[in-house]
Amino acid sequence: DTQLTKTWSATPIINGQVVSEFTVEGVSNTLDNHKIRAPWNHDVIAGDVRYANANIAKQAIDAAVAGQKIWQLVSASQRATILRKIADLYEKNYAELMALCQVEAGKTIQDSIDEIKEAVDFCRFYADEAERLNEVVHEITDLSGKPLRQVYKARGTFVCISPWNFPLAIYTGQIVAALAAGNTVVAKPAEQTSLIAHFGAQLMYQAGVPSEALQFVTGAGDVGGALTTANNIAGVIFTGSTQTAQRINQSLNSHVQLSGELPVFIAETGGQNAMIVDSTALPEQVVRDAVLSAFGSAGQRCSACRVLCVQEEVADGLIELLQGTMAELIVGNPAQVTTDVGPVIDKDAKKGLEAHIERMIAEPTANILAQATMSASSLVSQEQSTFVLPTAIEVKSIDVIGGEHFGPILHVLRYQARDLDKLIDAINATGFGLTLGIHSRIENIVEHIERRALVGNTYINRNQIGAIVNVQPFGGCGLSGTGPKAGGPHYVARLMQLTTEPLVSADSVSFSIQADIA
Ligand code: UN1
Repeated sequence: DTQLTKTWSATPIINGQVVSEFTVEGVSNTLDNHKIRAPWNHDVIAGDVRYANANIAKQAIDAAVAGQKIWQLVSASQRATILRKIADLYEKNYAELMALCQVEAGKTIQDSIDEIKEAVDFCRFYADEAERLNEVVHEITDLSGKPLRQVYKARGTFVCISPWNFPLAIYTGQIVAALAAGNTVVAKPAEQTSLIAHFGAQLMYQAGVPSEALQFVTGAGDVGGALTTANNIAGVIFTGSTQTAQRINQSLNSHVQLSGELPVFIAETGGQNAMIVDSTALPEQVVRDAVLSAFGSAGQRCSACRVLCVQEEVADGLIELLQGTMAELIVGNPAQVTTDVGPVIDKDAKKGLEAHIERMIAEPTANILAQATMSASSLVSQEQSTFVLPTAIEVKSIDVIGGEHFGPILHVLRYQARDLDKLIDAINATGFGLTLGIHSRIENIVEHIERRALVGNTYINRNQIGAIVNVQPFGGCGLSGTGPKAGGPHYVARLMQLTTEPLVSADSVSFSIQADIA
């Protein structure tokens, strides 16, 4: 609790120097200061953030590009050692990271534990990847019989733009993957969660990441825009909205590099994720998994279940169980151990979600099935906080939902067994392709759905959130993202390039130099 009342601060960090001012035409200005308030109680101030601007963003990129000279001298095994040290330091600073997850991001205690665990897992897994990819990939001889090899090399500077919903895990995962590959990084975390990111960056420097290899930039979309339009970057790793990803993609497509290659783009974006439940599913299990997938983390996961599709024969019974379970959800202060659902991130998020619920109430084909209530003992003032009550809404089609609503809202759709293919087509037609839950005890049905559904991650007879690093590599297709899956075996490799080079012995080098001199 003492940690919860502490205040933190965040500023841009360029080459190890804190930046709090900038100069325009010889005049020095102080960077704008923004207060971060706890989403569950706006009277609690988590800290202050100084926002960078386009000029500082450019300095950060140039510093990271120049920093490549330093980072490329660090061997793969040294890089791995540094990443493992970051993991150790995260574990050592557990109390502070837990407090930041709660006061800044509004995460429940369980979500905060999972958050730190995932960040640590990313560090250790990508450290292993740095070592694995350092092996010679392919050895062969050229036409004159001289040995050649293919090896992985760094690409350059990566811009890492991370979201507020996984303010430590995804933020750290992006950075350490790029560093593992031997690239330098400019990191820009979501403005809502700059404090934990700034603290994470400090721990990375403490672990031995050279200040030239990691530049830290605060701020909002204008700063992100300045970073991603820089023409001397090797690529962008992004998690956030589909619209922002599309903008970044367009701008990257216009800076073709000298080689003709486009910068690398990895994006994890939104979802309109369904759970398909047939009449052979176990109802209690379905409801437990759907409630966790839809309302866990206040529904603020791109993997969250947004549409529960239930076969007509079992729909009434399932809805009744769902209503009973939702009545027992504890919505309130995330710092209390019994809380199931905390607040959403900010006022804009709350406004958008409540507007969607209002729209659904007015929609003649939709029907509110259940809404959870605020826990009486949660000690929060509703006006001074950003809670959205978990809500279940029955809809007649997926179309009526109108895109992704990033919060604790679950849509319920009945389907007839004979229309299963139409249902899968409708799910595919959203254009999103992130997670899919299937609850069925019939193997043929499960396989049939798996074959037809266009999604990145399928989960069978369980919840559909909480992918585990190096167990369930995570990422989507279509409007849900592009590139290799995070926490999987292709991610760090994508941030590197394969080069073919002769295996020259020292002798033959000196011979050819002498021949040149002669
Ligand atoms: C996101 O919400 O931005 O599997 C993606 C999960 C998480 C989702 C991360 N890895 O629930």
